[in-house]
Amino acid sequence: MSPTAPPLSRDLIDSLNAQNLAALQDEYHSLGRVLERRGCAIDAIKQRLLSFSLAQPSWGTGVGGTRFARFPLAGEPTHLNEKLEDCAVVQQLSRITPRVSPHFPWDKIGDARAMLERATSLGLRFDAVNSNTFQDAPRQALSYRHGSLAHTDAAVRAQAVEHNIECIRVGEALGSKAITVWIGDGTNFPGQQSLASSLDRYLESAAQIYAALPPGWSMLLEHKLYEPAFYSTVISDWGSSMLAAQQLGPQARCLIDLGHHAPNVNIEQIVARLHRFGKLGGFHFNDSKYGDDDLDSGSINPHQLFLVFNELVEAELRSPADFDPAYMIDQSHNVTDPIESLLSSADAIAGAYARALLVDRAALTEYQQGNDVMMAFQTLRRAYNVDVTPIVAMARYERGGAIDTIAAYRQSGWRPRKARERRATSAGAGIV
Ligand code: PSV
Ligand code: MN
Repeated sequence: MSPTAPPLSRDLIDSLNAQNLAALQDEYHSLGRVLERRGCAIDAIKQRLLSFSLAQPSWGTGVGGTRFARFPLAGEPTHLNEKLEDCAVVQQLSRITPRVSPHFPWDKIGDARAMLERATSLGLRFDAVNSNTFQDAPRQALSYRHGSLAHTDAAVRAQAVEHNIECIRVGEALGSKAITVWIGDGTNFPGQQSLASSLDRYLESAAQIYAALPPGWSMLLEHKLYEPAFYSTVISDWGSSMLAAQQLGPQARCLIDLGHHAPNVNIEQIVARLHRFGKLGGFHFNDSKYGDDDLDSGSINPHQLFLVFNELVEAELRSPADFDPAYMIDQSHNVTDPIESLLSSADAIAGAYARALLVDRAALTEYQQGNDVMMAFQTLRRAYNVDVTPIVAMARYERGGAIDTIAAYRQSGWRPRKARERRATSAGAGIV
């Protein structure tokens, strides 16, 4: 399949890069000298960034919403074809987001082979497929009002299992290698359900999905503390998730969505724990202030993002053989242009990774061993304090992306053009 022309003009990106290149080189070399004095080669860090990538959520290209409202954006995508176009824009500018994660039945695939060809022609591949049994789809026989994989009625559970298996089959046709399963099952009232039996029912259903996994596939279990269920959730935390993954088998691992924990939970420690037991499956990156806010990655707590990557770098050093987490963005863009939020978030995530790579690991271990608390902390702080913008931008530029992604996007006039071409979306209720 021959590639179609990239969505944005190459000449525009090149001419904007030409304006920014001298300043970037100056800043990159200046930072290189700073790092050299610390015994760290800037090119080696950049090299690591060159092999780092993230998946984009198909649903993140549209404007999200809250429980109260959704405010449509003129020119936002209306179906998967258009979502792929927008993802290709993000990828053309950032060069770090080459994969797209579809969500069913939100995404209507139709002919999977044609959709795969379309993605390939745009320079994209498909990442994990996501099932949806937290909503009722139009014309669905049985309702998920009282649950799906953990429902009391075996017929509803069977329908939910069948949907997940169908997602796997479509995923195979799209070249995916994983299914992410997040369920909204849980309760709003004490006594509403047996906490023990609902987990048993979930495990039995999940085992049927697991049995349908093709070889080489992963089943990623996503836990979430609350919402839409507010008293109890069946897979509420990393402990439940890991126990379920252990019971299911080696192809099942845990996915950490950064927003799915109680406030102030030490997520970086969860990363270390899951990796220790071979169950670190992947991430949904986003940020939050209060709950599952789905805000842009690194916009509220960039330090936490750095600490998560610090554990990831440690984990990879400890056992590189079984280190293969799936990285993805999962955000709801309510008041920004989703393309700009995806660009900004990809940058924040790459920056957190770059900072974690700057940590002097040998010194850190020595300080930890000697219980030199202040110097161990300062070793992390020293890396965190570095403005890594030039490394991230240089890696992006060398991969063919834009030095200033958001400026290039704005100058391209993409959204106003799409506002003329694409049909309007409705306000409707937001997705949560
Ligand atoms: C649930 O809140 C979640 O994080 C899951 O990943 C869903 O699939 C996604 O959001 C989409 O809304
Ligand atoms: Mn998620």
